[in-house]
Amino acid sequence: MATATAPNPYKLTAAQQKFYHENGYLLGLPPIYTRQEMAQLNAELPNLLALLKPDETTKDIREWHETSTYLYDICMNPKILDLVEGILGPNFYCWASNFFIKDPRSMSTVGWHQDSYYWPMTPNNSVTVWLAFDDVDEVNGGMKLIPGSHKGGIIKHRRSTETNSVLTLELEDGSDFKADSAVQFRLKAGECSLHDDRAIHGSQANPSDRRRAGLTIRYSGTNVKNDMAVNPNFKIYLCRGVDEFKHNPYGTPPTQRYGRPSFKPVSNEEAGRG
Ligand SMILES: O=C(O)CCC(=O)C(=O)O
Repeated sequence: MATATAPNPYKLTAAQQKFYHENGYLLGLPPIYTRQEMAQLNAELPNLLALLKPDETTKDIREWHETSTYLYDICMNPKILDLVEGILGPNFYCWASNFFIKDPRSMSTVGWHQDSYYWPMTPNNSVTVWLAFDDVDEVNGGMKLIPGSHKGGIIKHRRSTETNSVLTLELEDGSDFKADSAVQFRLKAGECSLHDDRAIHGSQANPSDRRRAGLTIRYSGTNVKNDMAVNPNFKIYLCRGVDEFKHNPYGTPPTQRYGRPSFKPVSNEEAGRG
């Protein structure tokens, strides 16, 4: 007699896919890491932080999945890849990872923006996984997103007037959206959200005494091509399927647990990165 196998909870249902395509985000997903696994990942984090140069901040831990198996293994976690496959389909790659860490009582904010405004990539077919390293909510500056805003086209961004903003560009409330329609993201450590590269999102300061750390991981369909003249360090790691397009250069998987890329980091605008 055939034994029934339990359904894979990371394989998105048709209802979840529909919600994502209508709203530009997805929450309520099963945890990627247990609390114990998350505690282990958090315990290892200081080894990465120790590689930062004196004039750098945690924001500069960008693309270190190329040189740290600690991060590469997270980016290639099959549970995360199953979720992403439910959005992008069978053929996709990973190309970016970076931390957004707000320490307790940090005034750091992330102005309203659309990721794709920063990225020299066409067409728009990218998903961000925001993996919570801490419990994250409205009290410690969790992310907010305007549902359906991914359908409104790319809105012109202005230079940020907010001195504590992590990003250099932002959207003005009222330009083409209402900030009060935003959904507050709440995640437990080890859980993740998904969002579309055109969805308007941002986050406020963290006045609480709890840290708010998340790792963003960016995935794109193999049809997406990066403009190497704008972001010359761009490298892809095929996660699933086949690369029928061969638009982009490949990176080599790392071999050491903690390491930083040797290329000289360029500014957000130079790299076309948010
Ligand atoms: O962590 C945040 O507050 C913002 C993250 C973000 O802008 C992104 O994931 O694109």
